[in-house]
Amino acid sequence: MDFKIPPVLDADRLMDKAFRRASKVQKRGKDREDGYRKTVAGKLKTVSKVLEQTLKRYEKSFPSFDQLPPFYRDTIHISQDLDRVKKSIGAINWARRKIKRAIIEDLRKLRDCEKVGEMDKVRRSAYGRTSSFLRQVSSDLEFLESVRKALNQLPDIRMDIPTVVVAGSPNVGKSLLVNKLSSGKPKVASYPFTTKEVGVGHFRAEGLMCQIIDTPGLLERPMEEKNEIEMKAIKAIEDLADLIIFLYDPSGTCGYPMSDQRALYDQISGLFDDTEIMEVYNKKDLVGEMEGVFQISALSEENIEGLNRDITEKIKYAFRERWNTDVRETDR
Ligand SMILES: Nc1nc2c(ncn2[C@@H]2O[C@H](COP(=O)(O)OP(=O)(O)O)[C@@H](O)[C@H]2O)c(=O)[nH]1
Ligand SMILES: [Mg+2]
Repeated sequence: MDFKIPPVLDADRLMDKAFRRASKVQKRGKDREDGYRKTVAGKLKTVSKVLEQTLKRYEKSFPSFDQLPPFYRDTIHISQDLDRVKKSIGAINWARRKIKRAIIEDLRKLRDCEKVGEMDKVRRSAYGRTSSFLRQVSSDLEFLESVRKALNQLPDIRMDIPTVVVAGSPNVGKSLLVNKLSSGKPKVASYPFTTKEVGVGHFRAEGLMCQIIDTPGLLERPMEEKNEIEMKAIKAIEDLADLIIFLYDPSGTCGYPMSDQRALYDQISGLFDDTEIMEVYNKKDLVGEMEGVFQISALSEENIEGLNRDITEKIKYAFRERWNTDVRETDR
């Protein structure tokens, strides 16, 4: 997701930016003093304007977290200290207003100056005060920049298109399946709640763009080992998923016996009781034909097309329902 937050400069860079722009201001006047006064006034106004615009842009560009789609709201909530974001935005707002007011005061002082030396003193003191205000919020600027970086690294998951989530024990072939079902190469991103990388791929279901996401480290382990953060993350995924593919590896090469994999299925189906779960048996190339189950081989690509057709049917149905619900809710 593109939050369109510009890089947040630190206090030193902000000062550089403002003072460098101001250094280019040069004005003429009736005499030397008049010219100098106009030049200093121009410089101070430039400093004020540059900082006003830049800081205001920071204040405006951080998303209002309450209005984000639930998936992002939950995800950001898990990984970021939102109170601190609010405080830092407040601090920047404070510095911006302080600087503006201080420079208005300095411009007034400048009018009373008669000698070039006095005017220069006003300029230096104005620069000094500006720097001091910026330095007082330097940790806020740095914190906001770190949040911006973290937000930009969130997986680019769309809320408005059908979403298939792949779950199953480790090494059953989830990542390979996401690869095989995606039309392009899945994008890899980091979730804040797992150290592993998440694949997000796209495919078309009868022309409709859908996304398929992998959930490494999240829907792979039994419940009792899940901590609070993981539970929140699961909730976020629940809001997102229109269909879950639960992948089994009956060959045992993943290192988990079928009894473990079934126990995981039971837990996941308990957690996602509103979402359809499709059970798929992978690694057919290793185990051969099985009775009464949906089998594929992600490696040899056997029955991947059949799976794609099945997903399309289910997505069409699931998404139609979700869409109808949304329409009903906005009608009210
Ligand atoms: N023989 C065989 N190996 C597979 C198949 N699908 C995945 N694998 C292998 O299983 C291992 C784990 O796959 P991966 O996609 O990383 O599993 P994940 O941990 O569930 O994401 C890899 O070595 C894959 O190449 C399959 O259909 N047949
Ligand atoms: Mg994987």
